[in-house]
Amino acid sequence: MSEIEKKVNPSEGNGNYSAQSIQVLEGLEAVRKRPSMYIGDTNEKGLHHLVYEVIDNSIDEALVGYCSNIDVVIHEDNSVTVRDDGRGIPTEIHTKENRSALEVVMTVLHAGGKFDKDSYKVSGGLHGVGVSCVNALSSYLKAEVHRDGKVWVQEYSIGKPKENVKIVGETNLTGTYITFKPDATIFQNTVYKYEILAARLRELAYLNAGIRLTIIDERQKDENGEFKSDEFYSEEGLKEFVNYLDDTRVKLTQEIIHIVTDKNDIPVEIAMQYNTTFSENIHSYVNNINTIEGGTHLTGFRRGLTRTLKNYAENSGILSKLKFDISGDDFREGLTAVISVKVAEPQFEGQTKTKLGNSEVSLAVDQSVSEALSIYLEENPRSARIIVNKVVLAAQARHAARKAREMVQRKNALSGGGLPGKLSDCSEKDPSLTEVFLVEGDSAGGTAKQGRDRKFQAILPLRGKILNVEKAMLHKIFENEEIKNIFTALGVTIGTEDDSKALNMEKLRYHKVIIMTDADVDGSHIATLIMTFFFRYMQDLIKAGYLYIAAPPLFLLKKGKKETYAWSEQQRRHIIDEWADGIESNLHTQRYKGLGEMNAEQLWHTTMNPENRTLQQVTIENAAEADHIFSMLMGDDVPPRRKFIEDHATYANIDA
Ligand code: 0RA
Repeated sequence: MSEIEKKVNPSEGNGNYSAQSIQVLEGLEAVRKRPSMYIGDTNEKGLHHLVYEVIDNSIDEALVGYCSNIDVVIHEDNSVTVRDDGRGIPTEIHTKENRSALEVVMTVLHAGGKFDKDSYKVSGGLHGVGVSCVNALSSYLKAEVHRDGKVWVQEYSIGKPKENVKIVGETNLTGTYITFKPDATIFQNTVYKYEILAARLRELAYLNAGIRLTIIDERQKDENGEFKSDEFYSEEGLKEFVNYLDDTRVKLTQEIIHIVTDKNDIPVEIAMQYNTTFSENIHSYVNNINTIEGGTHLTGFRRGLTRTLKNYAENSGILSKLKFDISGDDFREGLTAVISVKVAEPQFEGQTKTKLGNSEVSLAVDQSVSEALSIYLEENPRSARIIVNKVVLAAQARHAARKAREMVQRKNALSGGGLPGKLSDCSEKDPSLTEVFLVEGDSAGGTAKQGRDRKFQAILPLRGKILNVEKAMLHKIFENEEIKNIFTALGVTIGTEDDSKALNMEKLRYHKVIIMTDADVDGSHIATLIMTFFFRYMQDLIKAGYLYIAAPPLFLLKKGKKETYAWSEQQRRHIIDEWADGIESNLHTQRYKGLGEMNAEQLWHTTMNPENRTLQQVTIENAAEADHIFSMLMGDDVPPRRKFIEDHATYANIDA
């Protein structure tokens, strides 16, 4: 042991197991035993969560003003380095623990912010478990700290230090570099997706104006021979976020309303703008976490918005023409907004722990919105009038939609309230056991009907392209035949007296809704249209994890009597290699262009049978990004549409 090592860590000799270090081992052992309790899951989501967890520490350092650059580097072996130019994790001896503070941070659960009481720790991943968790779940981790003129290093294996913290060199910089390799015995798949990490960095840049976030992928090179990389930096924060979200939408007013305040010690930032679409796109964050389930900050925003606009509209006399009441969601039609609050001790509730519970936040946001919005309306009378007119139109459309909906429901009741004629239902009635395939085209629908297991699988053929709901008004949607069929078949209803878009899933008839389309460009377009429809009108169904995409094979490979399927070009080549006795010529490949090219038995075997099939679960991981993509996808460009399906359908072999 060198002199320096002794100085850094005098207490710990080899094999000297103090009671404390045994406790530490137990702590990290618990993480390895039940990783999902700490990082959500051990699939793609959990894998990427490791990176977020490390970045969050650097963001915290930036939020207290000591760090302005954060780089994320994906290395060739899928290990990742997160480096920042902050003060560096303290390396002096932690008096209570009697070892380097760095070691404590890296090996003790929840030790993250212990050393700096003044630090206002606001970020923190969904689970906020700290970097020691990442350490426990990494086969290898290296922490390198530039601080006090020295470079300090410690390496770990599954969370255990290999050696004491040591000085390896001198430096005139400060910062923390964490490199880790996720443990392949914990994670099913250890390949990082550039797009997923880049999307999170983009989001973090908008949420934290002034921090430069860079991603570098050493696995991929661009045309110039440089590593693939992107840099995200936002000067104006959420204002630019809203601009990005709406870059393909037509704006209703010129200005983005941008509010940055501190209310009762709660930092509140909001940006909002109306556009000419009919959808509501409000994204809310607490401590940089996307609160998909909303909560008190969102309630406060809605209340403040509705009250302020309604007051203005009443005072200006615009409402007098209206023969019925305006409801809350009329004020949000065509509104894109991002709300970000920082809460010192957030309480997260709800199914996925993404719903803010702190009651004090509601009033803080409510007041922030109403104060700033009142001023905006006074100062911008033209825009104010445009917005209020839009609200009135929304109220009229909602009225028309209700009539259309009631008409549909009445017709349904007259015809016995039955299921759509095109639905081939299953015999099982327990929704947790049943699934429905939404199949492109009547002919593929017919094949699916023959191939299915009628006990638990229902088939609903959809004719051609369903309505592009992104561009349609609400009442048109309720009048669309295919969409009506989906609602009736699923047994869900939409719209109540006071919320025209509320989804009632109590009578949902299937817990798996599976979109099955051709594996070609048209097919993916149709799948996207159907997903957009669910995203806009049945988001709760996606959040509940009920929406899936079927994956029909791309190839049938035949050789003599041998027959097998391939789902990708790579897999096809792999099989050919395996079968190869050198000659590819007696090998027959059939490229499936559509579901129609398979017979019923083949379709069952490859795509419908839970024993063999692969279903992709549709998730709304990053609703803001999804929203941006959906609005962009509805243009005429095909490639981004394809990409969406690849990026947003999480690979999940849920039947395995
Ligand atoms: C606690 C105290 C101090 C810095 C940090 C934590 C810190 C942690 C991380 C994790 C990644 N990057 C980081 N940068 C800083 C500083 C205490 C001081 O210097 O007075």
